[in-house]
Amino acid sequence: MSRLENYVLKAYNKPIRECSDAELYRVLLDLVKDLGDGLPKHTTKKKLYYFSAEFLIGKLLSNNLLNLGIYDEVNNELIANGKSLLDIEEAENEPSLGNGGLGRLAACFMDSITTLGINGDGIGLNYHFGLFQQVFKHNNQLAVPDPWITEESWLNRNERRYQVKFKDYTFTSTLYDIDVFGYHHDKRNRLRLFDLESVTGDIIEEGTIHFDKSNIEENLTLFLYPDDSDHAGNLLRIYQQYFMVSNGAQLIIDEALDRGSNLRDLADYAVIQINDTHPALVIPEMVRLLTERGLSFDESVEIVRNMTAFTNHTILSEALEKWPMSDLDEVIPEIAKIIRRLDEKMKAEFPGNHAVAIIDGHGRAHMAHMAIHYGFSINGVARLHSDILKDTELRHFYDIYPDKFNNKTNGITFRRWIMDANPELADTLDSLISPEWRDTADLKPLLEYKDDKAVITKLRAVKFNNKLRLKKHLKTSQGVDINEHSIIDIQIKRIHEYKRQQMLALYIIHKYFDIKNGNVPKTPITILFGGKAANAYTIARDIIHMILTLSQIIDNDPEVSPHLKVVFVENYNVTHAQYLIPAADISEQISLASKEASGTGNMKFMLNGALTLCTMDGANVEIAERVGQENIYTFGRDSQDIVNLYATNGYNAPDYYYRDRIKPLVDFILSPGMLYLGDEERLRRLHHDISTKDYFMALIDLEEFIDVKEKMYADYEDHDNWSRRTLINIANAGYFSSDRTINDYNRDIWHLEQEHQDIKE
Ligand code: GPW
Repeated sequence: MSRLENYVLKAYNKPIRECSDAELYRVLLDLVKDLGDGLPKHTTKKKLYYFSAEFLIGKLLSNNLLNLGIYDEVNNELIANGKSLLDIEEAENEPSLGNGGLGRLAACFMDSITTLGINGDGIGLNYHFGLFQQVFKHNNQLAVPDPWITEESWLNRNERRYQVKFKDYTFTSTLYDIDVFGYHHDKRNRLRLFDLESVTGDIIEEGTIHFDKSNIEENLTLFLYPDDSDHAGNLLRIYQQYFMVSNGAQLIIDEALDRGSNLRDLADYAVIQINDTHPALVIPEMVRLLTERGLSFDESVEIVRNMTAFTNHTILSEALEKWPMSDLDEVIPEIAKIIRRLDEKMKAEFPGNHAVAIIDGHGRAHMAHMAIHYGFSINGVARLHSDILKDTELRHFYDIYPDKFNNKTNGITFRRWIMDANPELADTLDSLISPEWRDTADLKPLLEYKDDKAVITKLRAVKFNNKLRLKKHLKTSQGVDINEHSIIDIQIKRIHEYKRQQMLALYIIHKYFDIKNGNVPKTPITILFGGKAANAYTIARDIIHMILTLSQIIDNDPEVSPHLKVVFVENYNVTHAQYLIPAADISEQISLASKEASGTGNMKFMLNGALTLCTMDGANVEIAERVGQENIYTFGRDSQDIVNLYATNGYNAPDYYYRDRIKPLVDFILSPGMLYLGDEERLRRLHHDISTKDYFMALIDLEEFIDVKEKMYADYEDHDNWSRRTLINIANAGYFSSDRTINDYNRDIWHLEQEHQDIKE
């Protein structure tokens, strides 16, 4: 009898074929957890702690089976019994423990850390409702709670409990662990998610995400902050952050003591990577804990400095956390005191250097500044971004600490983003270049086939099958019909003005006019958007509204709808991404140059054989460098231009708005059709914003964008050459494996024992 049959029999006393999908899901959950428990423990002295407010892990069942090396075995057995793993995974909720790129990066990193055989856990919070669920009503985004935790889940309750002291409360935490498995690797790591028992969800107003913000006891781990790169700080966020880091720091000390540390040598036992500044309070907290255990202040500070490294993910000033000292005094006065001492210590060392102060002239504590002074490493997430940090945003820090600065270009895990998301492409690669790429991420051997007609044809067939799969998925999940023979053109990411979804919408208006004028595209075009807007970010919600309304106008127009369809995928998440990305022909990476620190969706699309349409921003620069100008479409002002324009206040939106090719497109937002179907207040506000302010300069690159899109659609008609270029993109994607990124972190920053290292490049 097989392992699975055995489990099924024990649990339900019946054969596999008589079980429901939900029953099989529960059995597989148990089976995987038991396999995990049987794995040997890490035995290294030093351990990594990856602190992150977000881990956007996606559904875990098929990924865990894949990493444990039993995917095929289980899948075949299920098929033989008339069941499907895909159907069974429907029973699993996607944990919504992240906003966007930063959270998904943390999930890819945990996969790679474990795959490389590095001893490392993730430290975070177990938000009960995660990020909100996005629902569209009357072409508007509504935010409703997303209760993702079910009775049986991947969460394992841990007996550890810690006290966390605030000014007005002392809480006892609880801890939940989620196992992280590496690919064909025999040791597991864990996500350690701290929680509070008094948080029950009873205080949210039915069906809304509103709750009494002052009731900390009941809301501390209720929701993930819904803002991404755009947040208004407030007390609850400080409560959450401190709760996370205090628990994490106590865990580090306990585990190090268990392994024989005397605390003076703590930096030999632990290294902390903080994922942006959300966990930066771990620095004063660790100092507090060490002094409480008898070490001197100065000694404690040096220990913490030697064990803490910081990753920056943005130059957007509104996203750089600065906490008013008065707020810190109100919530965590002990920590506020330590921050003042850290500030004095640093000011004594750099007298008069106001640019590098922790506490500024307005009494606000700059978390990034604290993390740079009191950490040993600061890295950006793509080469261009790291250069901008050194040259402009953080140049005063680079002047005093040149050796702390380094770059770690982001990456994505190939387990989820090709093996799991695009099995047909993965199998095709196996047969062409041998399955070795699954371990090495080396796809370069594929280049040998770039002029092989049969291979090119095969790649196109795989793409078509993925379009069919997407069509089916959108039909069942959204009730939307797309044409599988159309060009699939996708922009999926959080909605933000700097990412310029509004610019793509203006292009769509151009195309709509063009089709009305009789210029019908040879191949129909489907443009898909996906992404949530922070609910308090009005203009972002206006942009969603505009696109939904525009898509309705196009659907209603029989002259245009056979040739152009616009879909805004509701509640975009990791699950949807796994269907969308493999089906894409065109990857939209059109941020205003200098503003997107890296991007990681760009890498996922490339790996899955889409051609990139991009500005020279973030990691797009490194993609372009690898595939060559003939195999990518770039446009727009470069980052130096944009940085200069901001520095000199040199951009004036009306200069562009009044151009002949632009004004009619922007004005369509206020056309009778749009006003009839849409919300006048939202549309007027958006029109006014774009035509007068346009802070993120959608109009500056619009004409070039239109031209390059037209060229791209025209080029698509040469099917063989297009597919040949998708092959070249896939073949060069190896560098963007997060195994390479983590290998770099470990080599340059963490210096941990690593059991596995066959990364190429
Ligand atoms: F503002 N990123 C994100 F820098 O997804 F903290 N959320 C965030 O809150 C921030 C950054 C923060 C993203 C970047 O925008 C993206 O360019 C990058 O690829 C990603 O983080 C991972 O590094």
